[in-house]
Order: sequence, then structure tokens, then C-alpha cells
Amino acid sequence: MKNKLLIIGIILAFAAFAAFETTRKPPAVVKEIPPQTTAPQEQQPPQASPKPAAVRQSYPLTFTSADVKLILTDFTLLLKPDNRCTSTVCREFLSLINETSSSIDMAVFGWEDIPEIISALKAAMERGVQIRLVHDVQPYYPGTERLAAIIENSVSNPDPKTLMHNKFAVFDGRKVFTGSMNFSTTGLSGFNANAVLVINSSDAAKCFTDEFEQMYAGRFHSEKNTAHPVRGDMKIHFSPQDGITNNHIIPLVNGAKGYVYVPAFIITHGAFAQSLISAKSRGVDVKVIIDATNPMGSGSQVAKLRSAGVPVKTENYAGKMHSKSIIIDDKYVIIGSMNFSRSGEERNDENVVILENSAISRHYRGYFEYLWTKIPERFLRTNPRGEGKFSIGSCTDGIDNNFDGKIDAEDVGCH
Ligand SMILES: [Ca+2]
Ligand SMILES: [Ca+2]
Repeated sequence: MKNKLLIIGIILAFAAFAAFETTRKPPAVVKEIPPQTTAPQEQQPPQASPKPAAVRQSYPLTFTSADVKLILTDFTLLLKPDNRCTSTVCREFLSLINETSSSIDMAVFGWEDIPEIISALKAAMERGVQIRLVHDVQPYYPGTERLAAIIENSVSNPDPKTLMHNKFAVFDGRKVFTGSMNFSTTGLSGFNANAVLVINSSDAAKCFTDEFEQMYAGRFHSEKNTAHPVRGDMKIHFSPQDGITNNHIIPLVNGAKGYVYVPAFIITHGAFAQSLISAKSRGVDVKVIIDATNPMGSGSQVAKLRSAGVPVKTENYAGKMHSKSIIIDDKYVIIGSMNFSRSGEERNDENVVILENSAISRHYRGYFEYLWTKIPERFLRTNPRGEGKFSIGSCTDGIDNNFDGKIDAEDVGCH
């Protein structure tokens, strides 16, 4: 008995010492690389917050409610893109292709070859599935034209300066795959943070098909009409004909009572930013997570939001914060291809789904809070360089995260 107590005593003493060792270590030296913008430079290591909140290590990436499945991708876990199609979202896209018996209509902004996906599309065509494609042409997505060469029934956006920015597919006129994710290696691998909806509804499919048919007939951008049904808990809107931000998003922000959370690639739409500021000033909990490539770029509303007291965290991971979403009051979820910009609203071809679904809204809110906790508090005030030491994984992922032509060790941020 005595011996047992002695052993327990030794173990406890060792554990206490180990804990002391862990806590007394000095904080990692923080030396912010000056961003290319006018963002304030961090001068000294951040003060330790009184008691850091517990950090979750992961968050469930799929959630289904009725006929809608939400699929999220977690850019804090995958720090290098690949084309192996192992992510949840890629497996889902692959399954939809493999299960299709008659038709696939795809509207694709950007495409990169994922061998399993290409094989599945070829197999579908061989078994008689009619595949049609509407696509954009951008030099950084050469895979799109390779896809168009495979799919005979394809129509290209005639004016690539105004984007065909949709990323959706309709399967057998019954299921829709849509959201913020490009059909690229950084998208489908789960390297970027994205939000995708798989909607198992022929009404929703018809709505997307109506939009597809217009573009397939050569009518893009301002030449399209609004002619689609909506239902109470699921509204589907298209740019530019629907004026999505002004007519549909801002009114929901203006009606928010509890919170508005925005994981976004970019915010340059002034009236949208103003609606967030107004919500904050009437006591609504407003939070924004913005991608690191452009928080202070031309037209960005981030400085204005921050100076008005809206907490905006710039993310610090290699992949993009590419979600183009808004979560409101455990009630609404807004997900689409559209950035919160004037070109997204007024010129490009885009789609946005507005769900009134408390279960999905709660789930997405939990994911936002999980990301928010993972991103350090100091990035409320400073912006980590998109490619650099403070952007986790960005110096070893083999890609040019911040579009300056320099990859990993070539990039000054990684020195
Ligand atoms: Ca770079
Ligand atoms: Ca890199």
C-alpha cells in the first residue's frame, strides 16, 4: 500500500513538473512578415489571452437535413492539394456521376483533372449519359478546355472578362451539386475551405436547368431572364438578373437579431459591408473570416469593417478561405458561387442558394466557430501574408498561394 502511494506520488509530481515545463516555455517568436499592403505590422509577440478557449481538432464536414446535404471542406487539416479524390466532397461528386443514368449538365468556372472524375465522366458517356457543359475560359485553368474537348456538347462563355463563375452540376434532372467550390485540385481535395450543397429535389434541379439552358443557348450575363420557381425554405437566385446582394442578402442581414457570421473570400460590396456594420451597431454578433490573399486590396471593405468594430479575422492557412457564405441566427444559410462584390452581383453569371433551415444553419455556425477559434486573435488586427511563415502550410505546399509568381521558398514571405 505504502509503495503504491509512493508510486502515485512520484507520478503526480512528474506530471506537475511536466505541466510546468510546458507552460513556462517562452511563446514562439512571432516575426510578422510585412504584407504588401498598408496593413499594420505586428511589432511584438502577442499578449497571451487570459484563458484560451478549447480548440477542437476537427469538425463534422457533412450534415443532412431533409433533401439538402451540406458538405464543408476544412482547410486547417489538409495542407497540400492533391488529385486523388479522397475527400468527402470529391467522393460525393464522384458518386453522383457514377449513379447518373441519363443526363449531367455542368456549369464550370474552372476545371482541373482529377483522374477518377475524368474516368467516371467518360464511363458515364459510354453508358449513354448525355453530358452537357457550359464553361468559362481562364488561363489559370487550362484543364477547362481539356474537359470541353472531352465533352462534345459544350458552350464557352463568349466574354471571359465577365465571368461565367458558376460551379454547379445537375444530375438526371433530380439532384444538384452547387456551392463555392471550383472543380479544381485545390477545391476537390479539400485544400481550400468551401461550402457545397447537394440538393435532392427535382424542383431545385429544374431551377438550375432553366439557368443552364439559357447559357447553353448562348445567352450569358445580362442576356438571361429570371424564370425559376422558388419554394419557401429554399430560394435559388442567379446573377446578374436577380440583384442577389441588394435584393435578397442585405434584407436578411438587416433582419438579423442574434448573429451574422461570414466566411468569405473577399468583400468589396460596400452596401453589404454597411449592412454588417449596421447589424453590429444594433447589437448583433457579427464576425467575418476573410481570405489572406486580399484583405486590404483594392475595394476591400475589411478596414472599414474593422474600424467600425466588426471583428474580421484574416485566415492563416495555406488553402483559401473560399467559402462564399453567410450564416444568420441559426435560421438562414446563404451559399453560392458569388463573391460579395459588385462584379459578382452585377456582371458575372453566378448562383446563390438561400436556405431557411435551422438545423443546417446551426451546423454551419458550429463550423464557423470552430474555424474562428483556430485562427489566432492577433489576426483581428494584422494580416498574415497569403504565402509566408504565418500562413500554415503555405511554404511547403508547392503552389503560389498569393499569385506573385513565387512558390514556397522563392516567396519572400517564406524566408
Ligand atoms: Ca507566392
Ligand atoms: Ca506555397
